[in-house]
Formats: sequence, structure tokens, C-alpha cells
Amino acid sequence: MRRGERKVRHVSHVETPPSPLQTQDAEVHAWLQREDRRQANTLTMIASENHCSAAVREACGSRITDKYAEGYPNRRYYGGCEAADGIEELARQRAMQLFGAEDANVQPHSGTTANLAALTALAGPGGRIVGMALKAGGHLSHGHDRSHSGMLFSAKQYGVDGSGRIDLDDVRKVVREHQPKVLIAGGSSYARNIDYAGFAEIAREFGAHLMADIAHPAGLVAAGVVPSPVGIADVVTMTTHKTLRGPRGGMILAKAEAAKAIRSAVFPGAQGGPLVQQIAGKAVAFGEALRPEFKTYQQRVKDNANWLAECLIEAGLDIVTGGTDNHIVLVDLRKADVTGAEVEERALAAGLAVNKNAIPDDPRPPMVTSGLRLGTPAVTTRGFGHDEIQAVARVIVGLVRGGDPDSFRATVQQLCEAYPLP
Ligand code: DSN
Repeated sequence: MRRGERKVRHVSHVETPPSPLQTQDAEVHAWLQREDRRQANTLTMIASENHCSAAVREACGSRITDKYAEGYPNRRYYGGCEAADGIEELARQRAMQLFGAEDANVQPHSGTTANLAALTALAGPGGRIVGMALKAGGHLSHGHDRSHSGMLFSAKQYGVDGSGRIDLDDVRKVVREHQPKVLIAGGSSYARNIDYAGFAEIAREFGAHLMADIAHPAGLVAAGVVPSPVGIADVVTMTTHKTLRGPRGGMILAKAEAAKAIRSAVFPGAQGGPLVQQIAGKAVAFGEALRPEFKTYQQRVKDNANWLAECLIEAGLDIVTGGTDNHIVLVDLRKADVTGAEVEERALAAGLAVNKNAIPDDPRPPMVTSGLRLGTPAVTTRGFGHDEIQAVARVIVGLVRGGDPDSFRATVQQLCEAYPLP
């Protein structure tokens, strides 16, 4: 047993007949059981992770995983696609209703694939693009030189100002110099609202398309608790499994005039057969997101992040930009004289999953970092509110200050047991 693991009650181990997987492949079954236990006994505060519903998981594990459905509803390259058509159309209609979008493409396997397809559609192969640098809080697929977005397109990047915020004057400067076909707004560790109208103005001024990547705040956007780029940006890309709380996957929303180009850039441009079982899971998740309680959940995700930032600041930790507008809290560990990697490891031993993350202009390499990215979607799904966030903030502060992870394990375990997975 590794340090930090402990024997736990196997609540799911009531007397049930062995499953087909358990009977046929004990090794894979054992790994999946282990992951079930890990999730049950770990507080996930990785900002990009969440716990989807049992209904979403059921859809993703259904027989439709066997089905090929290259093409689009009612225009497939295979027979027998009635259910695939029905599911994909349902997912599309729900997504359009949820975000108020003119078109939705639910086929992208991931956010990175969605971005590759959108960039191809809008910039063309080799076209010029401008996005936020990874080290400033952007994403690999926004033009980083180790990603296809940086290899197949001519990319330049903008950063953030000394306070960690996007400076539209700097964005305008980079756009003026590079004259891109696509300007990207969005990031993976940016905790502040983005001025999409300001980005659109710059894009218009220089004849570029605006692409917003809302992979992180998609759920908050859908619920209307942070500003939406839909109707402002030409194309909006996202993942479906972060704040949106669906299955792993990607999606592209487009204005009507961009829809056709996006369709062919996804299939056959970037992908072959869609993963229909994942699209079924997306349809279920979008149905859940259309219910009133989803807005309550997203407001709570945001309130919890805000409260977490306040608790950490009160305890003397530095937060990049001094707080948050969404679900992310990026801790600057430089003053605490500890690395992101060290705190990540201590946290795991205490039963808390967090991730090391570069802060803007981080002097340390990406596998070490001077930052810690925290997020509240998954613990809010478990039911966390004010008191539980305060308790977990004390644990984080203790770990940053060098406390023994074992001394926090009981607190974390109590929280896990009091707030079980959905
Ligand atoms: N892996 C995602 C994240 O953690 O933000 C980005 O791809």
C-alpha cells in the first residue's frame, strides 16, 4: 500500500454476482475498481476534472460503442445509423438550446481535436493564428510549438500583464504585427473573465476570425454565471467534461455561416468515425445542464472558488490576479518557497488531487513549477459548500507550509465519506 492510501470501506462491495468484466478479465477489473476507490477517497481539486452522473456513464458504456457512423445525421457512410442519427441530432439541439448557438458540432473527440478542426476551418492549412501563451495561462492547442497548432499553423502568442491579466493593448499589438486569420481567446489556467467583445473588436479591426475556447468555463457559461462568447465569436470550442460535467469529449459551436466549414474540418478533416457512445453521454449531460438545478450548481462552483481564494489569501498565500471570477484558483508559491510539484505530491498523500501549474513567467520548468492550480467543480458536485471549502483550504495551507500529509488524511477522508461521489 502506498503512502497516503488506507483501507477504506468498500461501500459498493455488497453481495452482487460477478460482472462480465470481473469474470473475464480480473486484471482490468481490478484496475477499474482501484480507480473507483481512488475517486471515492480523494477530493478532486484538479480544475479540469469533475464527476459526471451515473446516467452519463451508462450512456457512454452502451452498445452503441460498436457502431460506425462516419458522416453526419441522415448523411452517413454506413447503414444502420438510425439511433446514431437520433442521438447526435438530440445532442446538437440540446447544445444549441443550452448555449443559444446557431450550430453545434458534437463530434470532436476532445478539445484539442475541436481546436485543430476550428483552426483549419478558419485559418486554412499553414494560416496565421494568435493565441495566449501556455506559460501565461493559455493552452497547448493555441499555437504552442510542441503542438500541431504550432507546427501546422504560423502562430504568435500574447501573454498577460504584471498582475496576471490579459492586456488587450498587448493582444492588439501582437495581432497588428502578425496579421492572423484567427485570434483565439481562452485559456486553461486563467481565472478571470475574458472580455470577448474587446477581443472581437480587435479581430474585426484586423480582419481576423475570433475563436473562443471555453473548455474550462463551459458549464459556467451555459448557466449564465460568467460572460458568454456565443454570438460574439465566430466559433466557440470546448470540452464537455470539465465544468460542463459531461463525458470526456469536445464540441464546437458556430455561427451559421461558419457551420459548413467546421463540419468538413471535423469530418473528414480531423477525424474518422465519431464516438457515438460519447455523443450519447454528451446528449445526457446537456439534458442535465438544461435543468434549473444546473444553474444553482454552477453558481456554487463559482462561489466556492471565490471563497477558497479568500481563505487562502487570509492565510497569507498569494493568488495570481488576487482572486478568481470562475472555478479556478491559481496559487503563486514563490513566496512560500515550495514548488508546485512538491505540494502536488504532499497533497496526493493527504488524499487531495491538485495539479502543479506554471504561473505567468514562471522561473521553474513545467514539471516543477511555482504554482498550484485548484478548482472547485468536482468537490461542488460532491456537495461542498462554505464550511467544507474552509476545511479544505486549511489542509492546503498546512501542506504548503510543510505539514505532514498524514496529519490531514483523516480530515480529507471524513469529507470524502460525508460527501460521496454521485
Ligand atoms: N488538460 C486540460 C487542463 O487540465 O486544463 C487542458 O487540456
